[in-house]
Amino acid sequence: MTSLLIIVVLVLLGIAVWQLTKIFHLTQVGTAADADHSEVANDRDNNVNGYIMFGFLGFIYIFTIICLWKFGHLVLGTPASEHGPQYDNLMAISMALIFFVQVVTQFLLHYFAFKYRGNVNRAAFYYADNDKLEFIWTIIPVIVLAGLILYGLYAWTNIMFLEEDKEDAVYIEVYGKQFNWEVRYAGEDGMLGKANVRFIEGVNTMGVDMSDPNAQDDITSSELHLPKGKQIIFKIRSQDIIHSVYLPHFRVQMNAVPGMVTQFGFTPTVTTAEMREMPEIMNKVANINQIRSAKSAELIAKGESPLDPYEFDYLLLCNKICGQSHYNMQMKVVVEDEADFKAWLAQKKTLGVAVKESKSSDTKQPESVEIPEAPVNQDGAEADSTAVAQIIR
Ligand SMILES: [Cu+2]
Repeated sequence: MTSLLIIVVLVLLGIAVWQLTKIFHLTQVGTAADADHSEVANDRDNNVNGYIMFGFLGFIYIFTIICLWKFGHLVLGTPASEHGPQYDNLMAISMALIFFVQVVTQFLLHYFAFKYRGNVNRAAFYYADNDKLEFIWTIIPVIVLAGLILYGLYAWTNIMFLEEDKEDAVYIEVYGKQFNWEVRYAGEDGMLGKANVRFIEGVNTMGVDMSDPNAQDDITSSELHLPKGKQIIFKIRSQDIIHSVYLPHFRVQMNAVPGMVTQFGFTPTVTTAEMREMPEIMNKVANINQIRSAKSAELIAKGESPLDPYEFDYLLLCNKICGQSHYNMQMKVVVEDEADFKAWLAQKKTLGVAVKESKSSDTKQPESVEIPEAPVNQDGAEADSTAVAQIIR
């Protein structure tokens, strides 16, 4: 509300200044004999506009250089997946092309606006058309864009084509909901059990159908561990609305859509430990920790507890604005050697065991409070809801 008021005040102030300058102009009429009040641009006006055009060109170039210099290091570094370099290549080619075209066309646009600025001694020449020129500036973008699209399609099929029944692929279900992720490993049989939102109950938070034999050895986790060098196949579901599975370091993104299963297959190539040793990551971490220690000093001065130092970890993020806590919808990802991955998975309980255990502990609890059944009227219908609420309370 305050910002709206500020905007309204600024607009009104602008209008007031504009009106004042108009009044000022009116008071100047006839004061100087040689003044030009014709409202038609003269050579001086045209020159000023011509040089402003050049100035603006300089502004665009300088702004671009400053941004590249200041923020260039923020782009994602070494990709941590097999298809990553190909993806980065496509990105680099597209960006280089855009950059080149932008530099050249902006120069031509502003240079010609300057060169052919208005001049009282020069009349505009009407130039109908030129087939040769039009052919050239049509065919060049056609060839360049066709090349880019063909290369893009080639990269797309390479990345998205999945050899589904590859023997040693690791099948992992990624389940998105407001506002966190859960993952489920296929277990020994390599088959994920069926799931449906209606089966969600107690520890079975992903709605796995426990009557499905394939579901018994499935393993759920709140941390995503991936073995290095193995093909990972994500089967992606959503509980509520559209989310998006986003693993920037692996160049992976796929939407999680309620009511359907989407998928993405990739192979991680760099373990978390190896990534932490990379100079670019070490630099970033050092930078973040510098900011953190400065912030910690402030906090300590205020008598609050300091921040923990940051350590690099891969992250699974949500890349669809899915609600209030979207910004915090993330999961830690650990890439490790296959032996470590297997050891980690082996110490996890299977879903069959976890569900059984939670059921037996439910029945054993002696202090569990029985909720009285809703009173039933003589005709069999439930009493009105307020009465039920009171009894439960
Ligand atoms: Cu989300």
